[in-house]
Amino acid sequence: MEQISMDPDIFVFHNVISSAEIAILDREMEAFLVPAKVATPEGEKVSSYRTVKSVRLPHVNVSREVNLLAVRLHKRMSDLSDFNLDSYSDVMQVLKYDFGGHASIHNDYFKNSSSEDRIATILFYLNDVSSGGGTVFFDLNLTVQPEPGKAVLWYNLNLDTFDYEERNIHASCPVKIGSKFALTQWVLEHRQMFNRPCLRPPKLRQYK
Ligand SMILES: O=C(O)CCC(=O)C(=O)O
Repeated sequence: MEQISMDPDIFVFHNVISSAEIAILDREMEAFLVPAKVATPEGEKVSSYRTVKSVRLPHVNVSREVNLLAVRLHKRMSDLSDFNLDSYSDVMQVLKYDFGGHASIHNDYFKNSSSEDRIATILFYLNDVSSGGGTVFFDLNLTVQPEPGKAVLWYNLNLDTFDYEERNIHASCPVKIGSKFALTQWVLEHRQMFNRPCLRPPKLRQYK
C-alpha cells in the first residue's frame, strides 16, 4: 500500500485482484455493458461528459461464479478501506472505456442535502492502458495510471467533519490506445456511522 497524498489522504493498493479474477470479469461482464448514464435534473441520461460502458455488480443475470466473486471483492474492499459495505445494496460498477472514452472533471459526491452521500470511492484497475486512461486529480497534481490489480481509494467527504472534500476533484483521461477496464465502488456514508463516526461538526455542510 502507498499513500500518494497526505492532505487529503489518497491511498494506492497493489495486487488486490488477481489475473484469474480479472479474467472472470472480462469474460462474463462484456455482454452486459451498456453506455453509462449520468444524473441530470431531467433524470438519468447518456452523456458526452462520461463516455464509458458500465454494468452493476452483483447482477441478476450473471453466473453464480461472478456473483460469488462480487461478494469476495466487497469483503476485500471493506478490509482495505475499513468501510462497511453490503454486498447487495452497495453495488459496484464494472467500467469499460473504449478509444476516446473518458469522464470529465467532477467530484463523486452528490451535494444533495436530502440524501446520503458518497463518503469515498474505491477504484480497481483491471488492465494496462498504454496511452491515456489515467485518473487525474487536478488540484493535487496527481495522476494514477491504470495497472492490472492496482486500486486507488479517495475520500469524497472529510472523515472528521463529513464536509465535502472538494480537493479530490478528478477525471478519467481519454483512452488513446486500446481500452480501459475498471471496477468502481462508491461508498455511502450512513452505513459507516459506527466505524467512522463524524468527530467534529461540519463547517459548510447543511443537513436538512
Ligand atoms: O475511471 C476513472 O479513473 C475515474 C472514474 C470516475 O471518476 C467515475 O466514474 O466517476
